[in-house]
Order: sequence, then C-alpha cells, then structure tokens
Amino acid sequence: MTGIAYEDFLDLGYDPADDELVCRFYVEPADGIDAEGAAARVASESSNGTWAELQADASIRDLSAMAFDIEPATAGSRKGYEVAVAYPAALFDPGNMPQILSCIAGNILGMKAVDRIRLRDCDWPASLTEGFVGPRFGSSVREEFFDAGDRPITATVPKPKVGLSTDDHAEIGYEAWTGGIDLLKDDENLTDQAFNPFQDRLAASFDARDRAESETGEPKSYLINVTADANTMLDRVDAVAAAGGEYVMVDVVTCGWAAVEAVRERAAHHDMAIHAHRAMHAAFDRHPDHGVSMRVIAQVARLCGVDQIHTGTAGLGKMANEDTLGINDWLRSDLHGLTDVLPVASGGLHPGLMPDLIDALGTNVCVQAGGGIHGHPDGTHAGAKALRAAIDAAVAGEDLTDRAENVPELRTAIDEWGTETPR
Ligand code: RUB
Ligand code: CA
Repeated sequence: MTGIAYEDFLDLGYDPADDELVCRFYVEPADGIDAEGAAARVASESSNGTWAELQADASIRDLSAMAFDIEPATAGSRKGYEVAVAYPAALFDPGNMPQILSCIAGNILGMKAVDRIRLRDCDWPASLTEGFVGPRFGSSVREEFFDAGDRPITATVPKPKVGLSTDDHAEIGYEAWTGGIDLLKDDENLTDQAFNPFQDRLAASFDARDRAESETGEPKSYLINVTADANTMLDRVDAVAAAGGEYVMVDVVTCGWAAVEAVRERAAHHDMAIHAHRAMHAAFDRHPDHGVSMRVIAQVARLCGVDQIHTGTAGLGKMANEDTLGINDWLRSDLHGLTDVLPVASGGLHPGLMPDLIDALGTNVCVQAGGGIHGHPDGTHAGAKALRAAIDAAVAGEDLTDRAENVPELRTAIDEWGTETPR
C-alpha cells in the first residue's frame, strides 16, 4: 500500500510517454494556492486523486495523471499559468469521447482551488486516436460531391431562419441553388416544427434540388438538420439516405458527442457526410480564461467523425473573433492518418467580404451566407449570384468592382453592404 496525495500528481522533471494524452490548461490558482498546488490538483482531480490522502495499492499510480510543466501565461488581460498534464492511455476507454471529456474537461472546471481554468489544447496520441474512425470524407466533399476545383464550396441558410413554410423554404433553396450556391442549409434551430415538418421539408427540398440540378447542370446538395433525441436522429439519418441525400447536419454541442458518434456510424452505413453546426460552443469557449477552447471542440469533432464544422471567419463576420486560422490548420494537419475536416466560415458574411475572407482562409473551405444572400435588395436568386461571382472573382484574383461591371447583382450587393463587417 502507498499514500496518494496531491503532490504525487506533480513532477516537473517528468517526460510523457508517446502513448500519453497531453493536455494544456490555462490556470489561475485561487487565493492561498500556488501554481504547483493548482497544477497538482488539476492532474489529481482529472485522474484518480481526491482532496483526502488515500491509501491504495502502488499499482494504482499507473493510472494517475502527471502535471509536468508550468509556465506563466496570459488570457486576454488576465495573468495565470499554462499547465501541461500527461494522462496515461489506460485511463481511457478508447473511442468513448464522453468518458475522455469527463476526465480532461470534467470536475476540474468547477474546482474551488482555481479561479479560472481552460482546456486549451490536446496532443492526441496514436493509441487514443485509433479508437476513433474520424471523418469519412473531410475536405474531399468539395471534389467528391461538387467537382468544385479550386474554389470554396458555398452554403446558405434561408432567412427568416425559422417560421417559413415548407414550400417557401424549399423555394428559397431552389432560388439559391440556381443562383450558384452548392448547399442549402437548415438553421440550427430548425428541425421538425409544425410550420415546417421534417419529412415534408425533406421531400420538397429534394424535389427542388433535382429541378435545380437539371437546370444548372451542377451538382447540388442539402444540409438537413437531423438533430433530435438519439433514436429519432438515427431514423432521420435513414430518411435522408432514402431521399437520396449526401449529407446530414447535426448540432454537435447541444446533442452531445455520444449522439454524434452514433450518427457517424449510421451515416457511414449510407455513405453520407456530416455537417457540424456548433451552436452553444461559445458557452465553453467565448471567454479566453475559462472553459474549453474551440480548438479542442474542433479536435473532438474530428475524432468523432464530422466532415465539416463551423470555425468562424477570423473576425470578418458577425461573431466574436477567435483563432480561426489556428483551428483550420489543425483540422488539416496530420492526425495519425485520420481524414481532415473542411472548415465552414459563417456568420455575417456577404459578397464584399469575400476577397479578405479567401485571402485569410484560402479556398479549401465552405463559405456560408444567410443574410448576405437573402437580404440582397433583389432577393435570394440575385443574392446567390452576387456571392458566387464575388467568390469566383476573389479566387481568380480579380477586383470585385471589375467583376461587378458584368454582374449587376454583385454591383447591387456592394452598393448595399460595401465591405463592412456586420454586427
Ligand atoms: C448564419 C448563422 C449561423 C452562424 C453560426 O447566418 O446564423 O448560425 O454562422 O455561427 P448569417 P458560427 O449568414 O445570416 O449570419 O458559424 O460562428 O458557428
Ligand atoms: Ca443561425
């Protein structure tokens, strides 16, 4: 038997093994606790220690996490420490994302011993990554479904986002598709309400899609939101497959990672892709000194197998600025052979922002615009043409005002919104 106390979870000389999960936290110790004490408590509470000293067989130490590095750090205007913690592989149930998060982003976020704590980043080892299948398509959706060459694919949420009847919703989709948009997208809070039932919307939208495809000769698709309780969600995935869909959309944070993993399996069965909307992410990541970073949420989403996910607009759109570029780089980086994820830039985008957006994010992205299409003075079809023309011009390195000479819809959009960031 051996005693296990907080200090056993801190070793500044420790060198993590290759199969350990290393997590980096921003930590502000509470009054009366020093950096070492806070770091040890983070490692202890997130693995197998507690506030009281325990007596246990020495082998239990094999499952203890170790805080092994403490550096001064800032978060916005605040000052604290970055603490690195190594977790032994055997602590985890491979492939079980809820269990992993209950350790590394669980009780520690509420401990009195820290005033602030944020999970900033994880280095996922091969041993843990192997438990996950990852995305089926990732950024290859651009080629696979749309033959998009060197341009971003585009999506649009009809606006008003809720309240439109099924027929009006599908008709807006038709107008957007024929104006040059690739993907109609449901809003994150549109699922199966009485004003626009899921099954009716599915049928009407794929009818409209087929008409748009035959008129334009371009492939078109639809991101229908299947978010619901887990069983209903799987039924909806099957229904989308039966209707000939290529994608399902899931509100990944609100429905939870266990449900996302279940959808991933069912979607794979139908060879369909998953679009991840991240509504509620800001509850975890908005304040830089506490919570869980969007970088980690995106990592979790990739492991759980989504093909595309919203990662912001690098501050160009209507949402708070965030580390879009760093997150997008991570989504494309090698992760023990797992497929990449296509980043989706969305929130307040319109044609005038396309040159700066594409300059910042590149072309291997999906660009989503709702208000920036349907708010066009001449309506959805004109708005879709304007956005597509702005993207094509930006990709070709052509000035938007030059392109607008031949595309009056783009001229009108620029006159309406200029190059301003909306709020
Ligand atoms: C888009 C919209 C999306 C946000 C989500 O509408 O409201 O839900 O993009 O934010 P619009 P994020 O194009 O009219 O702004 O993409 O940052 O997750
Ligand atoms: Ca929305």
